[in-house]
Amino acid sequence: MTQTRDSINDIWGARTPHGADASWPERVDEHITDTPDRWVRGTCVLCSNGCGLDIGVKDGRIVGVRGLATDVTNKGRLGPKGLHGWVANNAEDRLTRPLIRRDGRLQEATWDEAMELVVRRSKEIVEQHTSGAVGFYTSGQLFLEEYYTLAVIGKAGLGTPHMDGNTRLCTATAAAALKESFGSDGQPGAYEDLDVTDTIMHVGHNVASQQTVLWMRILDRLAGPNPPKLIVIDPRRTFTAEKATVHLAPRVGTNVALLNGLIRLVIEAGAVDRDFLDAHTVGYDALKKTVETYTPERVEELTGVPARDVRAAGEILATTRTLVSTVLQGVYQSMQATAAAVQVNNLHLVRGLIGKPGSGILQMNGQPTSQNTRETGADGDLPGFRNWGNPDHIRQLAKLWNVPVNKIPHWSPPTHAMQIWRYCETGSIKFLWIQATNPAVSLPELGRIRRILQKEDLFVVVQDAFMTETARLADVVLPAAIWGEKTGTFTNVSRTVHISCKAVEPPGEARSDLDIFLDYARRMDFRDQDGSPLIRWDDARGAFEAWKECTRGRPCDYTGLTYEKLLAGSGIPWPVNERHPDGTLRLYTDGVFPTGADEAETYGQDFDTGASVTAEEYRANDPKGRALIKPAEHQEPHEVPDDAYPLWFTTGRQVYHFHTRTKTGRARALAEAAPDAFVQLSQEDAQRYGIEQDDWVLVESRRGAIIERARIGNIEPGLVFVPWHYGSWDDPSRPRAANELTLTEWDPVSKQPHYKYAAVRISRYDAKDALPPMGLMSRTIDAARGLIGRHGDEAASAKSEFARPKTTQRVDG
Ligand SMILES: Nc1nc2c(c(=O)[nH]1)N[C@H]1C(S)=C(S)[C@@H](COP(=O)(O)OP(=O)(O)OC[C@H]3O[C@@H](n4cnc5c(=O)[nH]c(N)nc54)[C@H](O)[C@@H]3O)O[C@H]1N2
Ligand SMILES: Nc1nc2c(c(=O)[nH]1)N[C@H]1C(S)=C(S)[C@@H](COP(=O)(O)OP(=O)(O)OC[C@H]3O[C@@H](n4cnc5c(=O)[nH]c(N)nc54)[C@H](O)[C@@H]3O)O[C@H]1N2
Ligand code: SF4
Ligand SMILES: [Mo]
Repeated sequence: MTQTRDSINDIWGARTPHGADASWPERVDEHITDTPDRWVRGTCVLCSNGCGLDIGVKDGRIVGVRGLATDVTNKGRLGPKGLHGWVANNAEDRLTRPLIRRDGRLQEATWDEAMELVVRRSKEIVEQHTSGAVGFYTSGQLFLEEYYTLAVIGKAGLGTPHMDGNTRLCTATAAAALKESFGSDGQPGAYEDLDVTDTIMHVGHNVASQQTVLWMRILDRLAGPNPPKLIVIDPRRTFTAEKATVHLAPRVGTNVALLNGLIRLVIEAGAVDRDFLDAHTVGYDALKKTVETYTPERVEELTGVPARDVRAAGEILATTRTLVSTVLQGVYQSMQATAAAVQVNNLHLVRGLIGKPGSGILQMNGQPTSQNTRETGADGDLPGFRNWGNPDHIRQLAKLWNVPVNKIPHWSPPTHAMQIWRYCETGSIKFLWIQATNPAVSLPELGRIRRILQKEDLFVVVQDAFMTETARLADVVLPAAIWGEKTGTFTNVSRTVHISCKAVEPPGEARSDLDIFLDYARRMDFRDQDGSPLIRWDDARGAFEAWKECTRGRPCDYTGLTYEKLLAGSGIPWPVNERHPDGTLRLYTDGVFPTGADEAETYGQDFDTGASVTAEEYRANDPKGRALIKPAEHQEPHEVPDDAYPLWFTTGRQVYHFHTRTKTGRARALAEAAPDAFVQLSQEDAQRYGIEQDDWVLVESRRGAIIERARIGNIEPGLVFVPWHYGSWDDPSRPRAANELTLTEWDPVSKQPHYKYAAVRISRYDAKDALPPMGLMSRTIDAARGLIGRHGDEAASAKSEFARPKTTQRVDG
């Protein structure tokens, strides 16, 4: 094995410092286990950063990766997941044949049998109950070509309003906040702004762990001449927070109060850009009035952040000449998600710090391809950032697809994922097709999700590469080819489109998601209104060409892109068209935003209720290209600690794992670096509850219970944190998934679930005791144990010893 650096022990590698006057230097990271006989162009698919790379292939197998020096996104660098995650492609337990549940057990079947069953059930259910009984729950991890094909199947083939993805759990708030402020999804700024900015602010975003290569970019500025100031807003002392000039640690769920306080200080300091506000925004006066009462002292009361720290951050924000803000799950999955994310936009608008070098907003994505789920309309949105409330936009799609206007669901807001699951629970959705997501670990309140998946009257299709906790509960499992085994494109946070090519054949009979969707469309015989096939393409390139037409003239214009252009050595940021043949670094450089009533992607929603603004109301006050400034008052989180459940609970990620670890858990270097879940608690709370480092701790909420090792320190008293990566596939011996405890609540605007707060109690758990006789707990274990077939047996025998030796878990920020 050769590697250019040890990314497990040295996550970010050696510094290549530079100042604002120089561009980010190259550094090529590589990890191979054998000498490749060829290299194939790829792009890392293990977070939203979208790092360019080459995939090394020997004898038809992937043997490593190396960063792409010429790519604007990473200039050759890769993080621990990027360098090691590919190992999972070669895992022994990949799904290689379709499975159908017969006599209660999942059994191997041919593709014909599996697809015929899926098609027969679809047709029966549509016939008996209309296409409103069919739901799709997709991902932020497929490729653009796959999503667009799925979107056309769902919206113009079946005509179901029930399409969404795990992007609802991930970046629905990013989209909502961009739409509410600027009229359309799409990041105003670019990663390049970080190379030149004076100040960086991370709000609820642990970039050091979660976008390690983006953090390398920031570390290189921090190590160079005239480093930027860094403001970090996170209740935990994360790796990111450790480097902060000012670290504000608010109580979970209080972002709006803190951001209002910061905006108030900027206004008080006389730092507003009056000319910009007058020329390019509407709504400033209401914001000024709303934030008036958020004095540093009141903010301290509401958030727990000392008033002097609020002032220190306010001083930086009022004086900096440039500012890049990033926002992620500490906002999107917390109380008042959209309202808080919008206050970050407001801060930039008030200071006029947008659309200029060094000033940008990154309403971050998390998953590698979630931008494309949103762009193509494979989620609740309409393709090309079109507005479901605007009849002209629907007509454009009907014309493009040659279907009747009324085939395309647009009579009410699209169904969001939490509602899709609710309809499955109540029985009105009877067919649920899940692709590339593992809801039995990732959705809130898992006891409920397992019950829904097991319902007799819900037909569940799961399309995955591994026998996940969700796949085990399916009626049909379709084995998918993954990254490295198929070609397609996807777009990162910085709007940069990359291509990732097929390097090797998928294992066994596994097929790309695109091929599965195309097969389904053929078997369903979807037609346009002239009787021609609705889906007019039969490969990725064809799907990409069709997508380009769908984006013509839209904000996310792809018409100037080709696969050849994307293979030339770097990703390219959209819009790419005749006017911008080489792509577009920054949006809104002229201060004009796509908010006009004819172009806007939304007419907006009320932050408290989620009520949609009507087309008539919007037209009556048409902002005509000005950005919208929308204020919000602080609200208490929906569940707060009390006598019975006295601690705040929050969840998040670790650097070495991706989500439910289907890939990173099968990459030995990563799995060994972070072998198990834990509960992080403060020294004070450890003392109060008589808990020592590595003790087992029982963590209980009103919805469930888990047992985790104690990890003490780097967190505020009164708050406990559990990484949510760990389900039961490799260890069914104890309940440990954080989502056993989380709430079924969501943001009224973006509908993103609230994973970042709940009330819990903790106690030291003596491993010698029997497992507590709790329905909730035994259900977790049953679900893991009752799983059928050889995969289930493997998992059960994997590591069932409960009182294992103490973990070698790394302390991770
Ligand atoms: N290593 C790794 N990287 C990943 C992923 C992964 O699984 N592993 N997943 C990718 C995906 S899909 C996503 S969405 C991103 C997520 O990336 P992040 O959003 O950075 O990750 P999280 O750990 O979920 O949450 C960020 C922080 O929010 C803080 N927080 C909790 N509650 C609050 C609050 O009320 N206010 C504030 N201000 N902060 C709060 C937590 O302490 C946590 O440190 O990461 C991407 N990158
Ligand atoms: N408590 C708590 N819960 C959370 C979060 C949190 O912070 N706290 N974060 C939420 C967020 S931001 C996210 S993004 C979600 C993620 O949650 P999930 O989407 O459930 O997580 P993954 O483990 O990434 O699941 C993706 C699945 O797709 C499969 N897969 C990978 N590539 C392909 C492919 O090309 N085709 C097919 N068919 N399958 C493929 C993988 O094997 C895996 O099973 O979790 C959410 N849940
Ligand atoms: S930062 Fe994200 S995209 Fe880049 S190597 Fe790491 S996981 Fe992959
Ligand atoms: Mo995510």
